[in-house]
This record gives sequence, structure tokens and C-alpha cells, in this order.
Amino acid sequence: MTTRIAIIGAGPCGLAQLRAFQSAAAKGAEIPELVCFEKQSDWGGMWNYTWRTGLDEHGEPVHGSMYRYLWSNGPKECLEFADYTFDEHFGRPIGSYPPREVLWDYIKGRVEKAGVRPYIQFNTAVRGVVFDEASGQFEVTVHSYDHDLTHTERFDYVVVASGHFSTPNVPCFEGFESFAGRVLHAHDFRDALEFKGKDVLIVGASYSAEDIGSQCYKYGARSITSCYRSAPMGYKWPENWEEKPLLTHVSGSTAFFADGSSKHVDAIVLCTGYKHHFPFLAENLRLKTDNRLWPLNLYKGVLWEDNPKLVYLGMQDQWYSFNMFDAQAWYARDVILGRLALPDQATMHAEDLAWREEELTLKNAQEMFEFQGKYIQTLIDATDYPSFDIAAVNQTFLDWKHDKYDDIMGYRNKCHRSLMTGTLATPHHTSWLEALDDSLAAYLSDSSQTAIKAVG
Ligand code: FAD
Ligand code: NA7
Repeated sequence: MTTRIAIIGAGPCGLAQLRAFQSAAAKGAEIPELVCFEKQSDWGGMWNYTWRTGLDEHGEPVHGSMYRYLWSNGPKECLEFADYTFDEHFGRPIGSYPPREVLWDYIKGRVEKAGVRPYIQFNTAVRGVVFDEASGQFEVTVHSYDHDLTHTERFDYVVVASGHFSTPNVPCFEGFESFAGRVLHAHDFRDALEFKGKDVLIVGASYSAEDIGSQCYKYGARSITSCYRSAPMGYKWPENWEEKPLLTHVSGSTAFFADGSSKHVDAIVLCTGYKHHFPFLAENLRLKTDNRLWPLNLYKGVLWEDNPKLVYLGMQDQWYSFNMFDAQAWYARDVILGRLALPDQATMHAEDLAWREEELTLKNAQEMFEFQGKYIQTLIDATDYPSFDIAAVNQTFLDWKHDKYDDIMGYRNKCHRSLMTGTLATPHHTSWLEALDDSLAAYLSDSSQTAIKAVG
């Protein structure tokens, strides 16, 4: 009987898993039967932009949280695939912080080259996954919207690659029900121009707060007020951006804060993070965690300890992203292919707890990305994923952090060097604050003039 593997999701993680198996096959290995279920009509996960919010065309919750005008919030050199470089894809150096469509193009380039699209069933949502002890197999129930049919198949392994920045964490503040303006979560934010000329309140103090606030600033909001629960972001904000302690309540169109101050606001964007949400998984298979660097109960951050035939990819909070997903996918592949042996459950759990212990000691950003880099190194050492200079990636993260503290609206104009090819990024033809057109055509054109022609 052929071993069968179900992969849930064709975002960067699911695609990493497909590419990992394809690369083994290309080197002559016999690989299992792969079936990837993707509820959207195209691949790329979060990077496949949708204008939709709420429910999608099928009535499924919209997966996408990305917005128009989103540019990479970290240097592309830190997420570069070790087996498919930016140089290979674009054929020339580009900037260090490309817009979403450019990164989507890069993600697609690798899997198009690998020829893995036929493994994916699009418009197909996974509805249920249970493990049958008797057969030692998973029963996976899916609904195909192309055929309007629900059916169940058996698989030997399941890879959960459904992402965890899609189901919003939505707190309620007193007065919201009668607030005079719009209240939305970052998940539903799409076009910053909607807030042009408006006084915008951002709740939260992490990546979404920083970037959605910056988008609103860039596209002409009258003022930005951001408020934090634990600690301020602490950047040197522009004059019309004020950082305050947490919102306590709103009344009419006035927001009140924990320091007793108040302010008129037209709209409130809750940048309050996301939930790990797996409604399709049976209780005994379901990862329960908040957004952190070391979720528990996953051996090597990947294998469900109670049943290592279940694989989770990309469930950690992310400094590293694409190349970490690859390292995880290559590791999972080699366990599935029987190239790597697993210790007993007690040993797996002890190692898991040791990582958590270390995670709890981390005091600052640098220690956090170094921790994640060390984790990735352990995975890479175990497989044939091309090794890369993790210490140098950590240094790039550190430079990026410094650049942000120097100039939060200008850090995206900086150029970093590829740790895969040594190529130095080239400055984009237009500074980030001035570059209002984020299309692939505008970005890859030689100048802002050509850019205007290209989109005009
Ligand atoms: P996703 O990209 O979320 O893909 C998961 C896939 O699973 C989706 O295609 C979804 O449709 C599918 N799926 C989900 N449930 C089901 C189901 N039941 N049945 C079938 N299919 C299903 N990372 C960076 O490195 N740089 C950035 O600049 C950056 N910016 C970001 C900005 C925003 C607003 C957000 C939300 C995230 C950002 N990220 C960024 C992180 C981003 O999530 C990762 O880069 C990456 O997309 C994670 O890949 P993934 O495959 O785990 O999940
Ligand atoms: P994060 O990084 O998980 O951050 C969530 C933020 O929301 C963080 O500042 C939290 O404050 C804050 N939060 C959460 N709950 C509340 C409540 N109830 N009240 C006030 N503030 C709250 O999510 P992001 O969306 O910023 O980033 C996720 C990904 O999307 C990331 O990869 C980006 O690249 C894009 P805390 O610090 O915990 O007090």
C-alpha cells in the first residue's frame, strides 16, 4: 500500500512540504502520495491577496489578513529560500523590502519550477481530521467547492499548514456598541486610503499596529494614536502620531485612555493579534497555544508528540519565516521517509520542555531571533536542506532593528546583503514613503517614471 500524506494549506508552509518531497524525488527517492488541500482558488496562502473580508465566495471564513500596499516588514534577506534565491528568480538585484506582490511572485517561482501544482486540490476546505487507532490512519473529511461534494479519505500522515494569522483575536472595550465610527480588526483592514483625512486609533503594540499605523500615515490619515497594553513600541513617530497607554472605553467618538487622557477618533483598528484556530482537528490532535516562539507538545517544533504522524508547520511566532518553514518541512519529510528515527515520547517531551525553559529566559529581540536561529540550525543539521549562515542572518535582523529605531518611516529604504549569494540589494527607485504604487510592475521598473507608465 502506498503511504498517503494529506497537507492542509498551500501557503508558504504547505508549499515547503511539497517542495521538500519533490526535491527528494528529484534526487531519486521514492516518495509517498501527496495530496494538498487548499480552500482558496490559488496558492501562496497569506501572500495571495484578497479584497474580500468576512466570508469568501464559498461562505468559508476569509483566510487573508494582508492588505493593499503591504511591503515586507523585515529584510527579504532574512527569509530567502536557501534552494531558490532572489537572484535566481529576478535575475538581478532588487530592494530589501519588496511589496507583497513581489514576494508572492518569488514564492510562486520556486514551486512553479518544482512542478508541484498538480498535487494541490484548490477550492477544497478541510472540514475534519480524526485518527483511527485501529487502522493507524487519519480520516480526513474535505469539501470540494468545485464539485460541491463532501467526502472522506484515509491518510497515513497529516501535515497541518493552515497558518495562524487568520482568525482574529478581538477584545471588546466599553462603548464599542455605540461608537460613532468604524471598529475593525487588522484581519479586515485592506486599503489605507479609506482612512485618509481621518483620526485613527490603533489598539496593540506589535507588527500589525506598527505597520497598519504606518500605512495610514503614509496614505494621509490626519492623525494616528496607538495604544498599548504592556509596553509602547517606542519608535520616533511622526508629529501626528501619538502613543498612549491602553484604551479604557469610548463614548461617542471620544476614546479614553488609562492615563486619563482622551482624544477624538474616527475609526478604531484592533491590531490585537490572532488565534491558533483549528476547527477541523479532533480534540486529541489540536495544538493549543498563544503566539510564541516555543509552543509546547511539538517535538522539534514540528511533530505532535502524542502522535508524530501529525505534523505542524510554522506554528511558532516568526522572526524567521520562509527558510524556517523549509527547515521544518525537510525535517518532517525525512521522518516520514524513515531517514530520521524518533526517540520515545518521554525523551521527545523532555527536549520540548528544555526549549520552552530556554524560551522563558529570553529578554530581548536579539535573544529571540538568535533562539529561533539556533532552532533552525538543529533542523538543517539533520537534513539535506542547503545550509546557510544563520549568524549572519541574525546580524541582519539586528541591523534591521537598529534601522527601525533610527527611522521607522525610512528603514525600508536600506539595503542588505544576501546571505545565500552575497548580492547586495539595490535601493528602490522611490523611497518607501513616496512609493504609493506597490504593484509588481511599478516595483520592478527602472524608475518611478517607468513605473507610472507601466501601471498607467
Ligand atoms: P498561510 O500563509 O496563512 O497559509 C495557510 C494556507 O492554508 C492558506 O492558503 C489557507 O487558505 C489554507 N487553509 C487554511 N485552513 C484551511 C482548511 N481548513 N482547508 C484548506 N486550506 C486551508 N512574514 C514574513 O516573513 N514577512 C512579512 O513581511 C510578513 N508580513 C505579514 C503581514 C501580515 C498582515 C500577516 C498576517 C502575516 C505576515 N507574515 C509575514 C507572516 C505570514 O503569515 C508568513 O509569511 C506565511 O504566510 C505563513 O505561511 P503559512 O503557510 O504557515 O500560512
Ligand atoms: P502579535 O505580534 O501577536 O501582537 C499582538 C498585539 O496585540 C500585542 O501588542 C498585544 O499586546 C496586543 N493585544 C492582544 N490582546 C490585547 C488586548 N486584549 N488589549 C490590548 N492589546 C492586546 O500580532 P500582530 O497582528 O501584530 O502580528 C502578527 C503577524 O502579522 C506578524 O507576523 C506580522 O508580520 C503580521 P501585548 O504585547 O501582548 O500586551
